[in-house]
Amino acid sequence: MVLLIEERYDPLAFESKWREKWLETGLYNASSDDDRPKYYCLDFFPYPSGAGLSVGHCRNYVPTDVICRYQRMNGRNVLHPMGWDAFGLPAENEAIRRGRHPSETTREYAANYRRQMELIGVGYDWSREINSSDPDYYRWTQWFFLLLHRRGLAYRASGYQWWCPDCKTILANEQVESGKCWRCSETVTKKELDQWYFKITDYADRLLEGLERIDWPERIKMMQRNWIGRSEGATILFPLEGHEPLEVFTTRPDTLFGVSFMVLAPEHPLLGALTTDAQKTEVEAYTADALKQQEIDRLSTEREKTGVFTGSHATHPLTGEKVPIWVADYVIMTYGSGAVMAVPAHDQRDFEFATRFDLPIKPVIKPLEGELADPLTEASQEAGVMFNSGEFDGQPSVEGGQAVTAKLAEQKRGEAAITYRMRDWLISRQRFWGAPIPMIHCDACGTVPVPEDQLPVELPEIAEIKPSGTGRSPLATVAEFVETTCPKCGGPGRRETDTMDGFACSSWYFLRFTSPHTKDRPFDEKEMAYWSPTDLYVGGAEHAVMHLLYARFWTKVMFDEGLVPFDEPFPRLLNQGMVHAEDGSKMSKSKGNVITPDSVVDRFGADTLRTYELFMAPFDQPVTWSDQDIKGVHRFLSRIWRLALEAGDLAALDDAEIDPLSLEPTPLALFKEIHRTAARVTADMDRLAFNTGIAAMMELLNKMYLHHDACGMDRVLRQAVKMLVLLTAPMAPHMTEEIWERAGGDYSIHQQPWPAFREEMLQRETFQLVVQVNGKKREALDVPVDIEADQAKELALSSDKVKPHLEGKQVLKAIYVPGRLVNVVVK
Ligand code: ANZ
Ligand code: ZN
Repeated sequence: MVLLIEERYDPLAFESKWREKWLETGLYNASSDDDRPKYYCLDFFPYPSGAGLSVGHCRNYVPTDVICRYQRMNGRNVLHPMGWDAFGLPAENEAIRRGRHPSETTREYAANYRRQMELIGVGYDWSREINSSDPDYYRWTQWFFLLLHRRGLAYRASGYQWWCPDCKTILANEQVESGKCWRCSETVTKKELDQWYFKITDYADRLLEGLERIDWPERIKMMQRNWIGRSEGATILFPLEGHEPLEVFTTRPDTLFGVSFMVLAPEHPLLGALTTDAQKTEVEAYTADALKQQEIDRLSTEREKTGVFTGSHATHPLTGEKVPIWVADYVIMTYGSGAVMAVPAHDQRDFEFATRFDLPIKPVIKPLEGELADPLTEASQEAGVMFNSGEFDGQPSVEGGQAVTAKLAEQKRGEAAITYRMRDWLISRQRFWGAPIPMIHCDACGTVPVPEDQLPVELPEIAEIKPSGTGRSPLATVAEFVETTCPKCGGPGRRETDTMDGFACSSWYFLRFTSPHTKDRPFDEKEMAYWSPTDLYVGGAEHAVMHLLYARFWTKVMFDEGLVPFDEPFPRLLNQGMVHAEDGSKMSKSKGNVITPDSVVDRFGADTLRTYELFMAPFDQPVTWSDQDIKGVHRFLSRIWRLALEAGDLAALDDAEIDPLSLEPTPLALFKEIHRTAARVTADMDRLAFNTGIAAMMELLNKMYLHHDACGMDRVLRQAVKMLVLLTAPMAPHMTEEIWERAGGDYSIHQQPWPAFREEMLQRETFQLVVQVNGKKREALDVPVDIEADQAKELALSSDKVKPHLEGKQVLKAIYVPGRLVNVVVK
């Protein structure tokens, strides 16, 4: 049968109208003055780049928007804010590349992002839009810096730092990926400079513990655990002649008797003093070369070990033996104490080194199973039982290690220790585009914090923001900025010219969203308490260690300060999957294969883009774009549209008016299908399984069309259409709003209750099976419609009401009449 409705689904005819109305009426603006339970859904703080949004970004924003709409329909008071992580290296580099000022470009790019987000119908509360480069915002980033400083968690120190020769700035450890700058991919080098740090290492154990309490992808938690890298062991002091003892960190104190040499990192502070005159030339040449190497290469297990003897010896703390001290680049300065006791029999790196330089290899641990090879062909790294270890012989590794540590502790030559791979967070940048570090240097008073009432320390207006390459911030050249008075003594002072890492800004923005216009505090306590913590946090997996670790750290500091009543900001985190180009490659500007939401909306409308983004794959799985599939999704929406227009005034239809008992089999089957689909979609929404939910709705729609062929637009079909329109409202907000209005509904469909389903409609269908004995009714049983004949007969014969009538008789046969009865014939 041909449907009579002729109006084609033409989303561009009405989509923008609705977006305007939503904005005008503030439909998505949240207020804490509300009786409903709150739902705070947050997307990762985007850095607005000049390239704009791709359909890949939409895979973050569309699903969270759908969840928010779903939660709103389920009676939640929803907060879904958006703002701009506008400070930082990427923004500054991009501006410089284009010969523009970053304050201009970021504003422009942010406006474009917002336009695109609105275009795809994402319902953000734009009254809360924030920008981390606004003085009103970074004033509080600076305030938090002072808070960390006051709590002894911000300090300045000199050290070797990663230096990106292209970005001309220092980078944090986390920003060096395989020896390359995280932004420009230039190979990094090392430079010694004074820098500011946040003492995130003080929180290492709490950052580990907190992971046990949050609902995050296991992969991200693992990455954070590895990044923190907690190792238990001991520090051991090896006496040196004429110097303080040499400290090493080891995870294997049980191997102490197997030490045959020591190794220092090339950066080790004692190296110069321990190098004898005879070895000086060789050691210096080696060190100079090692400092140019990448840490990643130095730690590589494949690389041939190199090193040089210093000419000095240390004393073994228990045996008193002399142990030669070497320098080698496989020991790094940033871990433990930058020196190791080498046990070649039980550590593979030490084994390779000893083999190369012909140093003694002394086994001291017997494996629990099997025997040690003699001679060893590789290190035997497993735990076992100590031997060749004096009084400790026969002790198992763990207990033996503890006994060795205890003995050393008695002699003040060691103690149990825990070491972390994580370093303190290096936060100073010698760049213009960041929040100035609010400190003042005074010759008389030292480094003095800027008083809170003098915040913000504003960035000056300058034309030249390019880094100078000297390792100093361009701010250092601006006299009006630098020259100030010391807040302590009133004498002349110089402002700190370094700015903060952009990740400082994103470490607290989720709190600012709760009261973005608060003037005298970073956030209003009542608003924060009402909305926080976030209920759902969604973004890309690439932030596993930087932002997601830093924000957890800041939150713990705020908790300790009594500013917030929780210490984990994001109890539930999800990562969306990437969208690849149709040929499976990564979308990138350089390849010219980026698909923008603009082009897709132009062709199909926003609702099709949205529905396709949800349907393309499970939410957290990577996927390749398919033009074919998006057309299929468009057809799906068109078919809903056509049925909905034919159904007419849907809005007032009440599901409760339908009595399933009065329905003929065909409408009843559809009626049940509606409720089953509603139940299914509800469960899928709760698990963010949008793709299977949509598949269920597609199936329902097919059945609705079949029903239309059979029965026309009857009452049950109209009810089905209403249900489907409500179920699809979160993913196709424009189309459903348009339908809703035409169907006589009140503005807005997005404030309607989520469709309820009738539990009793979900049950597997049953019928009453009558059991007769010799034609007389003895029992009626509820059984599934698809029951087999044998099963039906067995049930009939085993019924307690039937059994008495069979007693002492012979059952001749049982006859099953499908869907009705079993007749048992007895004699
Ligand atoms: C002696 C020993 C014997 C070690 C043995 C291991 C096995 P994780 O587990 O990663 O924490 N080490 C210590 N500081 C180092 C540094 N700065 N650079 C390179 N290596 C360093 O690693 C701890 C082990 O790595 C330590 O335990 C030390 O070698 C080495 F059978 O000490 B071990
Ligand atoms: Zn002073």
